[in-house]
Formats: sequence, structure tokens, C-alpha cells
Amino acid sequence: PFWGSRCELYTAPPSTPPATCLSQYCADKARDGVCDEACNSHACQWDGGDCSLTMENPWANCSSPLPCWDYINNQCDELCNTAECLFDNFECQGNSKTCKYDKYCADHFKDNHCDQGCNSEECGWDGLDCAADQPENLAEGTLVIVVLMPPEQLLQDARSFLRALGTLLHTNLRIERDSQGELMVYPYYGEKSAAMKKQRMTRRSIPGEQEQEVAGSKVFLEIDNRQCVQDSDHCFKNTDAAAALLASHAIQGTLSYPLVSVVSESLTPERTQLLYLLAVAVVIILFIILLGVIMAKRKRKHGSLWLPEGFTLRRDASNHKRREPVGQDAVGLKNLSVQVSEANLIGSGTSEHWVDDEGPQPKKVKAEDEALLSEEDDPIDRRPWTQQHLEAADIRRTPSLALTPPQAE
Ligand SMILES: [Ca+2]
Ligand SMILES: [Ca+2]
Ligand SMILES: [Ca+2]
Repeated sequence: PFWGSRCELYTAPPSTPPATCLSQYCADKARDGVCDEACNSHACQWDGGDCSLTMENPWANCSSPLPCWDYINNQCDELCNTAECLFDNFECQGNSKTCKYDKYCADHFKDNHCDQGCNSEECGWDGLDCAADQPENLAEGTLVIVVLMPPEQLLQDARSFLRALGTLLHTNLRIERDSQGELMVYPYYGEKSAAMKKQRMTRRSIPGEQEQEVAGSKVFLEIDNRQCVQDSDHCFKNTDAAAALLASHAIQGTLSYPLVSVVSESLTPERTQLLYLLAVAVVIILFIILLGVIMAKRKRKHGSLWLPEGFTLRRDASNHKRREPVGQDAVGLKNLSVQVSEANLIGSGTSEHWVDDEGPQPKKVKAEDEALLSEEDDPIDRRPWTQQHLEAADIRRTPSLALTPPQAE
């Protein structure tokens, strides 16, 4: 579609009706794990994902009116210049520079020593060596990539691997660590051996699983945009579009590593764990608060049981309950209370309990009981009288007290 003496002119390809993948050939070849170029088209879901890292529609979230997969053309197409449309394959960033000292910068990438000459976007910001003191700026999610390299080999080559993917995504990547701090790189046995493993597991026959060949690695990657956001507004806020862009590079055949599949996990295991812990903590705190409220209520209930009787007496219901026994013992108790309350007037405070208990009664009882005192007091009350009692008695009731034993002593 380019023409003119210096290929400076461009005509858009004629709009074609939406293609369909009718070929029986492609239907047979789809999802067999091998990319068949004849079926590597949007209509054929990129050979059922075989050509696109198992992602059948990398542009699924792209709402552009343009079929952006047809516009990877070294021209800027603003309508495709969104994260969901994979930033038009970064074709709107002007002339994409290449790293000037590429060999040197590759050797010194992510070596924990800042090489200012490599601290540029095209050189991958020296693997963040010059931004070690800056806070990380992680994109949401995790990239889970299967690559046909055994874990040991991948870990040895990790810096180059991360640099290559970072160059495609125009940001920095790192291998995620699990809760024990171990790098999350696991052996991958391939789809076929995975199926065989399942069969063996169900048969429960051969214990030797070591004979399975490690076909590659499953590696978990995080995106750190701490440098990207300073130099560019084309940074992936989550790993979905980043995974799709890697898939589009697979379609174009511009990957430098033998990737098999790419998946974007929206929540990292750590984050789900954190969320889970947070939820548990909230539940525990709520439970403690609830327990506190219940305990406080119970304390109040218990309190009413052992607080001085004056409290319960004032209540109508308990008053009725308590009156009957009091009535039976009335003679002795009331007599005592009369005496004590009189003693209390003078100043002895040793028996407030009874005073409180019978608080309301002495007033009305006084008159009627004074008569009973002389008749029935003698056989019941044999306690010795104190000086205070005597004084109290002497002052007011000399005639009736003449018969009591203490006075005889
Ligand atoms: Ca295929
Ligand atoms: Ca374009
Ligand atoms: Ca460095």
C-alpha cells in the first residue's frame, strides 16, 4: 500500500468484508499446538491460538472501528493507539530508536550498577539499575508465560529474557517471587506429557515420574512501570493488554524466545492472599467488638444480681417477691432494724446493709412494732447489747426496756 518515490505515500487497503474461516483445512489444524501460517489470520483465530500464544483474539477488548490487527503497518493509526488496541504496536511514538550501545547495554542490563548510557527507553532503562531508589509502580496482574527452556537455562538467561520482553512491551519486567521469596519459575512438561501424567495418575501404576522430560518453564512475571510512566504515556496499567501485545508479536513472528503461551492473571496470588487475610482480620475485629458489647451487657445483668439489695427492692416486681419472707421473720428482723436504725442515728455505721435493705420499712413499722417489742423480743434476741444500744435505748424507751436481759447484766 506504500507508493511514491520514497514510499512516503500511503493508501489504506480497500475495506474487505469480514473474512470468515471456512477452510476445512484450518478447522483440522486449529489447536493442535503447531502454528500453521496458512491459518494465521484473525478470521481463523490465528490457527485457533496456535500462532498467538493460545490467545485466540488478542484484540478482544479493542473497541476501535478499525480492525487494528490489519494496521500493524509502521504507520501511526491513532484509532488503534490505546492500550486495549495494543498501542498500535507502538507505531505512534515517532521513529523508534534503537539502543546505541546495544551489546554493552545488554551485558550490563540489570546488574545492580547504573550505566547512564543505557538509561533510556530504547535500552530498557538499564534494567532499572538507575532507579533502584525509586518506588516500584507495578501493573495490575501477573503475566504467566510458558517458554520452551528448562528452568535452569531460563534462570541463567533471565536478564536477556526480561530485556527482550521488556523491549517489546516498552517497560520493565521482573520474575515474581512467591511467599517464601523464591523466584516463580516452574518446570513445564508439555501438553502431551501432562495428559500422560493424568493417565498414569488414574492408573496408579508407575511411580517413576522422573522419566518425564522437562519441556520448558512456566514463569510468572510482573510489570514495573516506574521508568515507563516518567518517559511515556504508553504504559500498561494491567497485564491483560501486555499479554495481548506479546500474542500479536507471536502472530507477526517477532518474538526472540520460543514462547508457547501467555496468560494474564488479574490478581497475583500474593494479592489474593492479602485480600483474604484482610477479610479474616476484619471478621475477627468485628467478632471482638461484638464480644465486647455482649460482655458489657452481661456485666450489667450480673451487677443487678449482687448489687446492694436496695436496688432490687425499689423495683416493684422484686419488692413483691421479697416481702413475704421478710414478713415471716418480721418480728426479729424488724426489731433489730428498729434498734439498729436508732443506733445509726447516733453514729454507728457497721450495719448499713440492713438499714438499706429495710430502708423504706422502719417508718411505717415503728409505731406498730414498738408494742410487739416487749412481748416477743425476749425469746428471740439474745445478743448482748453494746454501749451504743444502751445509750440509744436509754434516751427514748426507758419504760419498755426495763425487762430486757442486757439491762439486768
Ligand atoms: Ca495449528
Ligand atoms: Ca499502525
Ligand atoms: Ca547496569
